[in-house]
Amino acid sequence: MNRRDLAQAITLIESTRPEDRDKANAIFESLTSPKKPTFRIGVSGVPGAGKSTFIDAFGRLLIEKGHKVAVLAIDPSSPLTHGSILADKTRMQRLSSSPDAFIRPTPSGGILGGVAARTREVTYLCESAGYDIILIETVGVGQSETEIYDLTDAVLLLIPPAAGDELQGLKKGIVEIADILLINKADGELEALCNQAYQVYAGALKLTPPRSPFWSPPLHKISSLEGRGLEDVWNDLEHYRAASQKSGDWERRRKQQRVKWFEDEVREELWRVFKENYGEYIEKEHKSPVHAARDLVRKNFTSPLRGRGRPIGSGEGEI
Ligand SMILES: Nc1nc2c(ncn2[C@@H]2O[C@H](COP(=O)(O)OP(=O)(O)OP(=O)(O)O)[C@@H](O)[C@H]2O)c(=O)[nH]1
Ligand SMILES: [Mg+2]
Repeated sequence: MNRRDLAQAITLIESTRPEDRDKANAIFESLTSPKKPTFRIGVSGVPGAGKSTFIDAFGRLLIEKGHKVAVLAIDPSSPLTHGSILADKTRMQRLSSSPDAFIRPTPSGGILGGVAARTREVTYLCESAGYDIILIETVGVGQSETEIYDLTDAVLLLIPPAAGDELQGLKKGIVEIADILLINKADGELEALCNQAYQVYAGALKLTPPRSPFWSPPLHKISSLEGRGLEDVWNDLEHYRAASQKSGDWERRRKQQRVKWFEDEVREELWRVFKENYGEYIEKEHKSPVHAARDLVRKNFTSPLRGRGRPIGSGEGEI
């Protein structure tokens, strides 16, 4: 699959038109497994932390090392922030001119099944098309902490330089899922502020109970603008991958993600089918919403693993 085909396939995946969805499903069914092992890396941090600048420099480093890099930018917030997606494209200009890079912002809102669901599909598409490193940029706010964990093998957290008390406001959730913490912008006049942030985070990390038996998140100072410290980040990621694979956690996390993906798709598909077919059910049946919902699901849904035609809730051996 070349870059143009890949871009077209993603457009179909992101489309809300049912006929596009069918075409997207057909493409998806025909995907082959990636030839190389793949690494999905989340890049998170508050707006302005320097995520896009980091990805522009880090992506180029990875390409120099022989990788093909796909960048997906998730913006969970409203269409109001479209400005930042545009800024992202210009901020990753040098990377985007490389033939071994593919950059795709995910439009926010209006996507059937949510941004995360589509990002999973786009990740698989990119991997099948030969991109072995997927960098997923996400703003560390709201729901996206668990979402980013569910989409990736490892999460990098970019921290902007700030004085100690400003750091108190940083979301705890994202710090807890981060596998590597990076104080960014350690250059020029900002260096002193970065040192302060470093001290605060180093102290906080010491007090945080270890999340996993095989990995303690390292903390670095980097400059995305000047490309400093990026080799260390890649070394850490490789160590992380080795440790995670050795412990079995890597495969466990990917498996868990496939199950979650399946559950999300089932929820979405069921909802779509019920909406299409039973919109007026409550009015017609004169039931309470609770009874109408229970009746509807139990009468219509049968486990594919059990005897055919026996609806769940029909008697013995309920799940
Ligand atoms: N001095 C310095 N400035 C940086 C560095 N990295 C990023 N910046 C600047 O910080 C600003 C924000 O950078 P972005 O890369 O757009 O940050 P972002 O996290 O992607 O921002 P959003 O996508 O809006 O959330 C820009 O003006 C960058 O030039 C760095 O290492 N050093
Ligand atoms: Mg950005």
